[in-house]
This record gives sequence, structure tokens and C-alpha cells, in this order.
Amino acid sequence: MSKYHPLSEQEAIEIARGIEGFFPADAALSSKEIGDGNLNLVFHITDSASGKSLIMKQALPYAKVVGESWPLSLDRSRIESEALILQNKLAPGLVPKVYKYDPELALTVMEDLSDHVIMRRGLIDGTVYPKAAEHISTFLANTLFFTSDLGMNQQDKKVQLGKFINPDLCKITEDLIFDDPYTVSSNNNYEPSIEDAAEALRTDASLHLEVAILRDKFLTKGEALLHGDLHTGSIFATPESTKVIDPEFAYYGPMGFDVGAFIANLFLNYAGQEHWIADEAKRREFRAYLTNTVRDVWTKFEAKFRALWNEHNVDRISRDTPAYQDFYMNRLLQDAVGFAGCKVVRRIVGLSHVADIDTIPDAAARERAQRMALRIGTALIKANRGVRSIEEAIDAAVTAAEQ
Ligand code: SR1
Ligand code: MG
Repeated sequence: MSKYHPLSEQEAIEIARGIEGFFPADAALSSKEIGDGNLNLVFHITDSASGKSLIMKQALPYAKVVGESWPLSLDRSRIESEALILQNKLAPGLVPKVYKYDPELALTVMEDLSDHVIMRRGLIDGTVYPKAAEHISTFLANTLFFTSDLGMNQQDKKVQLGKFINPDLCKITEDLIFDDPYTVSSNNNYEPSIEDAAEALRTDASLHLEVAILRDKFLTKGEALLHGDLHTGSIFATPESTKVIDPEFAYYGPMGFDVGAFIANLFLNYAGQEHWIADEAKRREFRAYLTNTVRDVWTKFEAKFRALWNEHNVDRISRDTPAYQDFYMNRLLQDAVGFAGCKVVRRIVGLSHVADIDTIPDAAARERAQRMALRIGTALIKANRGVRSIEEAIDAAVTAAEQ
């Protein structure tokens, strides 16, 4: 009989006690379920005497945000723990350490990062993260390059790809990001005040063409092992440190999807600042910080990815075809811009939203932020195949925001 069942706080304590050498034998452990995401249980286990603590993440066999009517494979827990272990090798120190994985309980035991703050929360509070672009660009360049046909043996890559087949979680993305926002769907979730803007998404044929092209890349382009859900709620940060968590959506897909996810969430915060910073000059300054971070993350990512290409490329043809690198990087930028746009749009009209905008208490400010985000998202989607620099993409977004 299967050992799987959702754990209680007390059972989580017993499992934590069994992790050899972690807590002192006489530890008085306490356990709290703190999961506030869409899919899983998360237990925070602490020993106040030694100050030691850890996190246990358990997958549920359904999407918690919807209920048991939306079943989800527990295999995502294996995918998450294996992705974390691999990412820690490729980008050391930028993800939590995995202490243990229990396949039967779909349970990953990992480093507690509660001395960090979820970056989304920090940005809502107006916190500046001077190292985030540096760290996230390293995470992106290293994890994407070294899992691609450029950075690893191409036969080994095919085998690795097979270990990260993640159909249930990909289906969530395919529906929620690339389909629902552009049609009438029972998954959609938006306020009646923006019905006209939602209707405009459903009737814009040139937008649909771009989304169809991007969706095709998500469905078919197994370029590198993606994090798969790299929004600012998947990042723990302090001004000095950045840690990427939650790679349960990991699969082999187009690299631009991860780069675009981070950029999208900076723009969602940009729109949310319609409310969070009341003083106009300070708001302008914070928005400039956000667009500088968009510019920095791309510029640093591009420089690091090109350096890896030049030093560690295992692929003779791309190594010996210099113009191919420029072509590849420009195509990657275009993908990132397009995916960023899709990820902004889905957070306004789709099933799952972001606190940057949803928790704005004033209805008029919330509506202004929602409309601004939709203008930014659609501008990025429409610009994607034409952009030649990150500056052009930022200009398109900021011009749309100010309309
Ligand atoms: C049903 S899951 C909704 C969303 O939560 C995750 O963070 C992903 O972004 C997913 O699309
Ligand atoms: Mg998540």
C-alpha cells in the first residue's frame, strides 16, 4: 500500500527528528504549515534551543488553489528536488540546499531561508535589491547554458531531458498563460471593471498570432532545463543574497521563458507602484530602479552566456560559426520579451494573480495598475519579434505604461 498521505504538523516533526545529525537529540521541535502558494504543503520546523530550522515541502495530488477537481502528479516533487540539486551544482549558493528527498511522501527537506524575504514582498514594500540582477543573471546563464546542447554532450542532454518530462505542470502553463487569457475560460479571473480590456485581448488577431508563435516555442523547443516558474515569488532575497526556490515547473523548454518570467514580474511591480509609493518623485525613482534591473539582468545574462559560449562550448558548429552567436542571442532576447509579455497578461486576467496588484486596497488605483500591466504586456508581446536590444523592449513597455 502506498505510504503517501498529506502530513500533519506533528508527523512533519517526527520526520525531521529522523534526519540524521541535523537537530540535537533532545531538540524540542515545533512545526508550522506555512504554505501560501498554489500547490503544496510547506512545513517550517524549528528548534528554538539550537536555533536550527529546516523546510519540508510536500506535493499534494491536486492543485491546492483549485481543489481536488484539478489532479496533479506527485512526480513534480522528484522533478523539483532533482532540479534543485542540479541547479546547486551549476549555480552554487543560489538555490536552497536539499537535505533529503522522500519519493513515497513526495517530500523534499531543504534549507530554511526565512532570514530572507520573498522578493515580491520586498518590492511591494519598496526594497531595492542591488545584487539581484547579478545573481539572477548568473543563475540563468549557468543553468541554461550548461543544460543546453551548447554546454553539455548532446546525447547526455537527451537522456537528461527524459528525466524532466513534466506534463501536468506544463499543461498548467499552456492553459493559464498561452490560452485562457485570449478566450472565454472558466479559469479566468478578473474584475468586471476591466471587461473591455479583457475583451480586447480576445479579439486582437495580431496579438493572437504572436501568442501562438510563443506557445509553439513553449510546446516544442527543448532548448535547456528551465526553472519554469521564475517569478519574484520564487525568489528569496536580501540586499546581499538571492536564492531561487520552487522549480517544480522545471522541464526542457525555451530559455527565454525563464528570462522573461523575471522581467515580467519586475514590470508587474512597476504597474503595482501606481499605489504602493504615493510620492510621485519616489515612485518615478523606484520605477527607474525596476527598469534598470530589467536592463541589468538582460545585459549581465547576455555577457555571461556569451562568455560561457566562448569558453565552454562543446558544440563544434556553433563554436566555429561566429555569426551564429549574435543570431542566437538576439533570438533569445526576442523570446524573453515575448514570454515576459505573456506572463504579465496572465497575471491580470488569468486564474492566478500577483500581490503587487491584487492587494492594492483602493479599487481605482488597482484598476489603473491592471490596465497599465495589460498595456505593458501586450506591448511586449507585439514588440517581441522586432526587438534588437533590451533598450527597445524597455522603451516599448514604458511608452505603453504611460499611455
Ligand atoms: C494552478 S497553479 C497557478 C500558478 O501558480 C504557479 O506559481 C504558476 O505560476 C502557476 O501558473
Ligand atoms: Mg511556486
